[in-house]
Parts: sequence; C-alpha cells; structure tokens
Amino acid sequence: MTDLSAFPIATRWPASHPDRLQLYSYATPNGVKVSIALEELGLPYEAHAVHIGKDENSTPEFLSLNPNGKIPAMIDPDGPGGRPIGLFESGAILLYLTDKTGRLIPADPARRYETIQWVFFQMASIGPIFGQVGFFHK
Ligand SMILES: N[C@@H](CCC(=O)N[C@@H](CS)C(=O)NCC(=O)O)C(=O)O
Repeated sequence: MTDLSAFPIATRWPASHPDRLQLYSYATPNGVKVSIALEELGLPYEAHAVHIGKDENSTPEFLSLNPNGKIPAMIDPDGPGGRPIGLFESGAILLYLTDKTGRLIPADPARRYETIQWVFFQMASIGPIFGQVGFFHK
C-alpha cells in the first residue's frame, strides 16, 4: 500500500485509497478544471473537499501542500520514478496529468506549445477573475 505519511495534508484529509491520485479541491471554477481533466482521462482518484468558505485552505495541513493556500492541489502516489509527488496550481496539474497519460495535449512540439500558451492565457487572464469566487463564499 502507498505510504502518504510524508504529506501532512493526508492526516487532515485521510486517504481511503492511497494508491489513487489524491485531489484536494472544491466546486469552484479553478477547482473543477482538475476534476474535469481527471474524469476525461479516466484516472482513478480520490476527491477531498477543502471547504474554502471555512478557511480550510489556510490550515497548516493544506499549506504544507500549497503554501499559497489555494485549491486545487493534488498528490500523485505514482509520480515520476514511481515516487509520490505533490503539486499545486491548476495549470501545472493539468500539464502534469496530460504528460502522465500522453492525452489531451498534442505530442507535436509546435502544437504542444500552442496548447500550453492557451493554458497560460487561462491562468493569467481568466482564472484570476473567476478564481475570486472563493472570496464570495465567505
Ligand atoms: N492560480 C490558481 C488559482 C486558484 C484559486 O484561485 N483558487 C480559489 C478557488 S477558485 C481559492 O482557493 N480561493 C480561496 C482563497 O483564496 O482563500 C490555480 O489556477 O490553481
């Protein structure tokens, strides 16, 4: 069984299936981006609700995975080299998942960068606006 004891976040949000991707998120525009990708890719995952309206994203356990205190964040117990990896920032997680599976992003370098530019555009220009939804929940 995968050992997630190196990740303090797993003490507050325990894994029932530690061999699966662990998603720490909430039903917000930035949060669901990763859920949608996981569903599209058919990857087995376990979702943990981080109630941003109750400031759970500011707890030491959550901040241990994302020091910026924003959902979504994720642990892949089967990361590079078969070792667990923790990630935050929805764009980085999306690129990680597409690289891991070789799907939803073109292999051709020019088309790959064309796709990445739109991911960055979303992060820089759209996400910061929609992401503020979290503040209105409080
Ligand atoms: N650039 C980040 C933005 C994440 C973000 O803004 N998350 C919001 C919810 S959509 C959040 O955690 N808000 C809680 C807060 O700021 O306290 C990403 O794309 O992952």
